[in-house]
Amino acid sequence: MNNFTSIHDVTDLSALLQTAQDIKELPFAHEQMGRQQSMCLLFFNASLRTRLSTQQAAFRIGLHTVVFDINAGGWNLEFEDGTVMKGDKAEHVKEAAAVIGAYFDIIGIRTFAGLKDREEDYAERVIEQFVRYSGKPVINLESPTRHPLQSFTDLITIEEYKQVEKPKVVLSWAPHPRALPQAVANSFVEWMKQTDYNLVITHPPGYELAKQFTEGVPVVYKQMEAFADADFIYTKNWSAYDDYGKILQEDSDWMVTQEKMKLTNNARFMHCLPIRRNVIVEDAVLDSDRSIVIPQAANRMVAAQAVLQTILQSTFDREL
Ligand code: SN0
Repeated sequence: MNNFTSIHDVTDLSALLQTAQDIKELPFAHEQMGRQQSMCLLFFNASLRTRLSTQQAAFRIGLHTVVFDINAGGWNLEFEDGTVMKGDKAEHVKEAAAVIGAYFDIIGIRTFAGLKDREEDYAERVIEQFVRYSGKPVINLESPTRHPLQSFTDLITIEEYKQVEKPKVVLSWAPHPRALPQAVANSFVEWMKQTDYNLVITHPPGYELAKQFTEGVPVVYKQMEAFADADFIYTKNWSAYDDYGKILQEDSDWMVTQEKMKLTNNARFMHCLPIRRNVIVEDAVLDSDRSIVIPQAANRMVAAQAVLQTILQSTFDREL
């Protein structure tokens, strides 16, 4: 595995999962693996878990890390080919990516969807251009259409908490005051499809995700019906894909409540965080012993470390 831009870069998912499980037992077993190598984490957008967990993961394998908030101190980058650069963009990605690639061995990038132009967002050109021009392994720290480190974390967490071989996992849309990307939901579905779990998606009509992600996965428009016998409730807001980037209506009755959780098979509650209390979910659910959002977030560090170790092993011949 040279890049980690989506699940499609993962050559052996069960080996990656095994690496994560080994890390949970012995986090410092490979503390020299990243010696004399360095990683740049490039943030175009805000982050708490990704920023901190990836740095901590790197620390555990001796990989030097530099975090760069490119909008706060970097040049405004141009991604378009052939532009006459007379505007506010001082540097082209061709040079920026190549220079960062010259300084660092691994590059992590966070770049949110703009939610204005669907084609542009779904073209994933920021990640794609960094792969092309940096010449170094690129890790997706959430891009317009995907958040693979989160989804891998979710897989690790469900494997850890599941009580039955094939749990019923429900991805439930939730209301939100702002228009959010589809990335977490898309990616979650893409990863869950690699398992034999019983995956169900529930959302109000109009919030259908892109077919390339949801093909073959049942969509239930009645949330209560979807919740029946669920083992995991994975909640996330996303804006519309068809009417791109729009909030269609408030739908506050889609909030996850204690009452709805009673319909489930004593399900675990999951969310990638940050979460808006009493909008996405009631306090009573988030504060209950069925919520695993904190151990889920803690697994971000494990997922990042497993990805870094696998890249170091396959790209730089470091022993795992
Ligand atoms: C991001 C998203 O993709 O939905 C990151 C999730 C890991 N979430 C937000 O931007 C939430 C911001 C808010 O205002 O609640």
